[in-house]
Amino acid sequence: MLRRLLDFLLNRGDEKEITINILMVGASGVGKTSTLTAMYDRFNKVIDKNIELQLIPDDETSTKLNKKLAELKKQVATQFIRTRPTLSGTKSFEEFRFIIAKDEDSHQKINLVFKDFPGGYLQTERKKIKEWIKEADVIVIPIDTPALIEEGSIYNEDINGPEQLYDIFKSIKGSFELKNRLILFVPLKSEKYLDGNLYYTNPIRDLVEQEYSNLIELFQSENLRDRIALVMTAVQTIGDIKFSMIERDEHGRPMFIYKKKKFGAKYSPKDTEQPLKYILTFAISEAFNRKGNINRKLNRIFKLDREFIKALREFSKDYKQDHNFVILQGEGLLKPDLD
Ligand SMILES: Nc1nc2c(ncn2[C@@H]2O[C@H](COP(=O)(O)OP(=O)(O)OP(=O)(O)O)[C@@H](O)[C@H]2O)c(=O)[nH]1
Ligand SMILES: [Mg+2]
Repeated sequence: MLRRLLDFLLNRGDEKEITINILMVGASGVGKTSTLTAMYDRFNKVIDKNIELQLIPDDETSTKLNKKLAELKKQVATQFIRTRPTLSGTKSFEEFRFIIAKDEDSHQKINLVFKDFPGGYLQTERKKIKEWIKEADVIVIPIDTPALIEEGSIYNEDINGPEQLYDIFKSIKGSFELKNRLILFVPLKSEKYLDGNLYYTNPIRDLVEQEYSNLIELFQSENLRDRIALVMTAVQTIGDIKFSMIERDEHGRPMFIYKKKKFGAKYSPKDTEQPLKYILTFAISEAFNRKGNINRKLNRIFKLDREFIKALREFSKDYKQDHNFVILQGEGLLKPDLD
């Protein structure tokens, strides 16, 4: 009898599906789609074999992302010097859906919806972007690192647009008080700066804090700081293709030149599972938060959610933290109290 009653309460709690929205935000060409694709490539490698959970894309998502992955690999293999993007730019708003669950038919699951849009929308579709940001639980901000670092950061506003992002976020500041969020700065194209000793001495973190200071101060403001986990993860979504130099075109505009590290270099992303681990840690801990304490206690009695708790423990103890992987704020949102 008691068991039936508890079962009933539990199932009622599960009726409301938990969905975590992840939005890629950044100007055209900074690397939103590459980051998403490179994370997808690691999806099956991040969950340890002793945890009975999978990340399962829906059919449309796996077809679309596999196509992008193939494009990325082919382009990397065939080019030697690159001044133009290897992926074709995103044409319209796209959604990629996954579940975290034991298998497709599981009763307990967390929905993950990744959203990507053409960077040009930052100029033409501000209203929509603001709505997507309000809806998002996780916001991924890819950063073009050579533009951040080279020639005293003079190209940074043009290419990465930190002040443009600040204007957008500031105008919807109030919406950030309403729920917990994870915001991830993801410096990309940083192969050159993560090589050898430079890994420990590069200025990526300092320049992110300097160039994005308005945005960071907004997130640190009194009303928002308890609601926002802010993390920087410098990853290489391509690997083996290094920024080389800036040349000018006939109009004097900068062209960022990339070269392969060696002949025959291939697509070899590095650390792209790290932002994913942070996203999953946050997603699972939010799922527990939203279910509330009563349900949490019941879950413990029946050992439900055990695999989710195991996964959460695993992720939050082994995500990278060093010179290029930094929790800038809100560690508590990523290390929830499970006892
Ligand atoms: N070397 C190197 N190149 C990268 C990296 N990440 C992205 N790129 C390159 O940057 C180019 C642009 O990346 P996209 O992911 O298409 O950029 P986007 O932000 O989605 O651009 P839009 O769809 O136009 O808004 C890609 O063609 C990649 O070749 C990286 O970590 N290293
Ligand atoms: Mg894109």
